[in-house]
Amino acid sequence: MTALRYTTPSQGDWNKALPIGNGKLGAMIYGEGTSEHFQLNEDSVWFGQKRNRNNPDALANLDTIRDLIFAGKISKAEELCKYALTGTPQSQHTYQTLGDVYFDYCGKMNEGTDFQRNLDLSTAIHSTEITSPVTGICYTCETFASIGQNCIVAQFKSSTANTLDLAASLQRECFYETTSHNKDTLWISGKLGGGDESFCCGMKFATDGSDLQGIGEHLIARDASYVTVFITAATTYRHKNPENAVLETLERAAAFPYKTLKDEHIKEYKSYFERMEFSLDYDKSLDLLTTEERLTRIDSDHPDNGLLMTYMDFGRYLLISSSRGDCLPANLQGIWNKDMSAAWGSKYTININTEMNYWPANICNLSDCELPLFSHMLRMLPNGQKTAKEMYGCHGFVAHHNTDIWGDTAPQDIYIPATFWVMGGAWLSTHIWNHYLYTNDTNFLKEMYPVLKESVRFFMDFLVEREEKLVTCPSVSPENTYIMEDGTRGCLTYGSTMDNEILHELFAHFRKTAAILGETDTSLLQTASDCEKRLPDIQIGKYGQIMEWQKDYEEAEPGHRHISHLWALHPAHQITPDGTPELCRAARTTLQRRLENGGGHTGWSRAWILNMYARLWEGEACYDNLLALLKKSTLPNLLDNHPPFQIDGNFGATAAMAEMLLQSDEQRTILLPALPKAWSKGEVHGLRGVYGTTWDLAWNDGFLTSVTVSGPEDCTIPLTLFYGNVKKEIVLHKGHPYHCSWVEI
Ligand code: FUC
Repeated sequence: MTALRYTTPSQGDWNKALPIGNGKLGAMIYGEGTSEHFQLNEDSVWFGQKRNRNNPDALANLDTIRDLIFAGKISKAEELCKYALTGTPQSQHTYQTLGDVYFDYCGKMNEGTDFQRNLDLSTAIHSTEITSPVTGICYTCETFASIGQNCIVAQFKSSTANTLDLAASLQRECFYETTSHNKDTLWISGKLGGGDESFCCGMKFATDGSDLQGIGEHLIARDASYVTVFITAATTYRHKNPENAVLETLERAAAFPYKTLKDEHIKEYKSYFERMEFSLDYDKSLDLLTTEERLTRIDSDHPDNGLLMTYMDFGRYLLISSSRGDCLPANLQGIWNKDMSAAWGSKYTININTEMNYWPANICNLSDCELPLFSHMLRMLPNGQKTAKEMYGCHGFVAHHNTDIWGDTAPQDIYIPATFWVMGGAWLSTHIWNHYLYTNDTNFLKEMYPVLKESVRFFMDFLVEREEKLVTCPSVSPENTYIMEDGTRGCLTYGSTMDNEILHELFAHFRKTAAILGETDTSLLQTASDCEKRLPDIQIGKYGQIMEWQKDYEEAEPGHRHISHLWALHPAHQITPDGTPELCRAARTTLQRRLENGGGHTGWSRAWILNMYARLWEGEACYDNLLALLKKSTLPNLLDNHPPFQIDGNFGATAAMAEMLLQSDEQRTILLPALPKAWSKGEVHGLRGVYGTTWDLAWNDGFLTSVTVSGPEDCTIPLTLFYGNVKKEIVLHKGHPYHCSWVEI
């Protein structure tokens, strides 16, 4: 069922409210029945303003820090890093909730029966319905986030003419300065932090009722059959005068009939959502249960493929709703943060979380939803060039483990396991080549080339020689701690395995991109190629595991949520079952050790494990971890629970479910690589593979029954397919899809 369905109100519990969004505007709809509450977000509502936080004392202390690390004086190095390498000020600014709209029926609706609320994922429309036991009148509310009008649009209706009274107020705790209204529009405005940044949020009523009024902080409509509510917001991030922008947007939207706006919204949303479809055989009688009942019920003895299908649709829905058009990238809470001071500032954590948000984009045929991330990388570029120069005396572009709306690149917090890590920009940069691989878009590659090139240039300067290899220093393996032979603990290190894996990928991407774009700087190409050859390789340690650091230290937390050293397995394709079986065994051991020691305890960590098992082609382990994610780390509204809510787990798991069905890299495409027994019959349409290919697969009794692949109109593509042990070479001729049944394969 492509919907989330509930028969009880959320009763003020955010974890039961349901999200809608158009990329810029987001709302959690509480679905309260006898009243209503929307909790609002706008993507540019951040506290504060752009700053230069590069520590001016970094460069003077860098050599000393490196000497201390190489001499094994880790605690001394860590102490000096605390002073010399942290950002000044220490932390980035934070994302904030926009506010709340509270609705009530002015005493006409105090109790109700036959309550229902639904989020239809096929149309991105939320609806509630409730009947008054006293009057028998049915009240409904339909809500959606229109991208065309940049408004949240809600239509409240009653089944009997002239019986709807509706009052609404806009609030933002104590964080706004003015409330204004006229007859049909109410707006609040205020500062965002101590600088000049400010916001405005407004709503407008359109109704067939009488007596529409603004009174104090409320808009009130009486004796109506319907009230259509338009809500929007703007900040100085995009608008000189947010108040004008809000009032103009509301005016423009309210000029259209509700039905026109709704039809436009559905058409626009479907142009994303309908690109892919996934279905499995399941017990249809379960559709009578609510989503929450199904979530409580599902386990290995109570399978529910219907819920898994909804969960995957929901992941695609969330990406479309939080990252489309010219919005900012989806942050830790996507675009659904309820706090003024949110967990981790609801920022962009780029040592896993932001990257995970975008894992489903390419494979789920939503590559364009990744574009806000690339626009953000272009914003980060000049800041990262400054950070590279001022803090490390290097050319190029660097970013640490967090960024903010202004593309800040300096170190974040004083948290040694995470802060002193220069790889955030490099990891993000690897998304460039991957996006190109899936889209064949050379213009995109050209536009993003400066980020890739500058990222490589940074490491050409920053890497230092150690035992004939080139290593990062200082660095960490996010966010783990090691134990040295004498029992002392450390985080700071050189050449952590993850860094080397990212750099192998980055340099290779640069080499391939430079060749395509005809880079003429031969000395740059030569130096990059020399660096690439001197990066350390992956090593296997005493437990048969992939070593996380250059030395085979004990891990302080063997069940740590980060599994950074398996980056080569996923998201990269450096470790593969057919290409590197020995490393694959070690990767499996590493995962087992993490899980045996309590790993996977945050939603995103479990989702990464799921992706890694998909790459190991272990369908049953994928299925078990997917159930564990739903049982242990999923809220009643199907949002991922770190805890608290963090959206990366939804996106990571969506990507993993797709990768259980199809995996492709530059060498080959694998069909149904990790199909669990529980998914023995199903179909998927519209999955994306590399070189812009689109795949339809069907299977029955656990065996592939048909495959259809089409490529872009303008090129001929040779492909190597694998299904189990069977290998097949095919060529996609311009615009002609390839189709075959399993017998032919
Ligand atoms: C990293 C993770 C945490 C959390 C935070 C936002 O620091 O280690 O678990 O996801 O980012």
